[in-house]
Amino acid sequence: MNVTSKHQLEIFSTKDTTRLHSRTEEDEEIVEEKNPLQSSRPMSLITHFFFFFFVFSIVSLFKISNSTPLKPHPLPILPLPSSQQLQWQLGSMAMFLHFGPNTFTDSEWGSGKADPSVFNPTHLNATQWVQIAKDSGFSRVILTAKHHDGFCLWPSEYTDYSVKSSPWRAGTGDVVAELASAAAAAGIGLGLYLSPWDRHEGSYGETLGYNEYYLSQMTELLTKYGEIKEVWLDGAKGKGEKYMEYFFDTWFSLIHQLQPGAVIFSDAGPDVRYIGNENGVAGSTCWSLFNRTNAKIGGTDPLYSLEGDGFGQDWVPAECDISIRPGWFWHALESPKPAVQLLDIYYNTVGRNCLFLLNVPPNSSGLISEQDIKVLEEFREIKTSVFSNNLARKAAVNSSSVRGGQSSKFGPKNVLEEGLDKYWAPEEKQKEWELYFEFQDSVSFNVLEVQEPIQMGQRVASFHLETRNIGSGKWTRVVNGTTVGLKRLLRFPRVESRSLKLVVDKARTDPLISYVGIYMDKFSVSSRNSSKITITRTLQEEQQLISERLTT
Ligand code: FUL
Repeated sequence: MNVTSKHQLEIFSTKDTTRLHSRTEEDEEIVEEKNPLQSSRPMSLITHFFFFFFVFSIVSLFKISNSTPLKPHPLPILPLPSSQQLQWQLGSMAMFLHFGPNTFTDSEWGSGKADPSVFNPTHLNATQWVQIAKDSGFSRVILTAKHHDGFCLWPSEYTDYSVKSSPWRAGTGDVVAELASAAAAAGIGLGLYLSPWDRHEGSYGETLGYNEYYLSQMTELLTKYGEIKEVWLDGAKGKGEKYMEYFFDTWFSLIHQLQPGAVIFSDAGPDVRYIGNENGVAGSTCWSLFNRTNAKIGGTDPLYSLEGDGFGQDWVPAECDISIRPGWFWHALESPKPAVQLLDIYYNTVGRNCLFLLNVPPNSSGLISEQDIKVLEEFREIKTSVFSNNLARKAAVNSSSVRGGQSSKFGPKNVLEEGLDKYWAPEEKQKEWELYFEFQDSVSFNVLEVQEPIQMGQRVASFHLETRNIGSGKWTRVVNGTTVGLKRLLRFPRVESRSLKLVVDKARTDPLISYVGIYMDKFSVSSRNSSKITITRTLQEEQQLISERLTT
């Protein structure tokens, strides 16, 4: 809006209020004339009614005349997430379950020739998988319904290469069904992985035949097992394998038609993109903005996947998949990563505007191993111990400006309230976008968290944090960041201060900030003279240190 029209609006609203005021005065006079309390005659019911009606109208008119309309929300900036994408990302973490004949044959890429009789988990319990996922803070589970070996964990009508040819539950079992009912009972989401590359199916390589086969299996999975929240398509294919043209557009349309609440993952989206590696690391710049037309399943520039595209036209946020063990499938001789490493991955994925998809493979008895459970428990504990105490809550918060003025709903205090609905918005056309935090006593911290209300689009392109030196009063830059998105976590060597300043340096349009947190992380240990973070302590070591400190 230009200055003139804004001015005109102000004049208009003032005039309008004046009109309402004068009408109120007239009304009051009328009421006085007919005031029954001054009359000697008893008041009739009708007079009573009119009297109260006039008093009520006057009070209402006063109310209208005194209220100032709220400044509306700013315009969202395109592209925006769909409700499915928003729900998906708010889930933060998902658990991947790689399970199948490979679990029993000590392999990763099964040849498709393993005899179905190898599949015989003696204690399979999908409720255990789901319970562990839920207790560890995962919002959904994603199962390899069919991996590259082509073996189906459900009794597909289109092949015999499935659980129905195995000795498990005498050929009457259905892993997908057991997992679906356990997930529904626990109230967590279910996702399914249906590998396009199929090393068993004879029609693989025949364009029409295999696309029909694949979509018929997809239809079984998406119509028989209740609500499916995610369909996971990977682009992997061995070298020298048969050429195969997949009808992706048809697949995507059918998936959305059958499960409108599901997001589709692949190198190119359409809803959720591969981050470009399987190491659990997103780009330190990570946009949910992307151009789907620049991506190809099995052939996207990994850097494009890693960082997204600040000028992208499509909303395609990234998901980072990594296994808790070296392999995707369970192998007797492999061990899980330590919990501090999972915390590190959390910073590099969720803390970089992505979803963290952690694979925890059930073992050959059909259960998640004790070793992995211990690590997951420890991961949950250390994550909670770091992030449950937002030290910024103790601060008085101010800002360089507030959209609609200090009494509007966009004030800086909103950044201390969890959730995306409330946010700080600066006044339009400002030169500075700054949030100030003042503490009564100095605070020590080494982690910064910033969140944007992504339902309004992703805006921030760079920001930094400054602290003021208690003695000299000088401001010093602590850390720089680029993108924010749903959540940005930055670690740095410990700082201590009573005054902090979060500065947005660059944004696609006026920035909006929904949350700011500062935390003390004692598990990720950073060296003082470098910004590199090295992880050295496990939970036990940290607890031991604390108890040593308490006893000395
Ligand atoms: C890759 C596959 O080749 C791996 O076996 C695993 O399933 C991983 C999640 O995706 O592309």
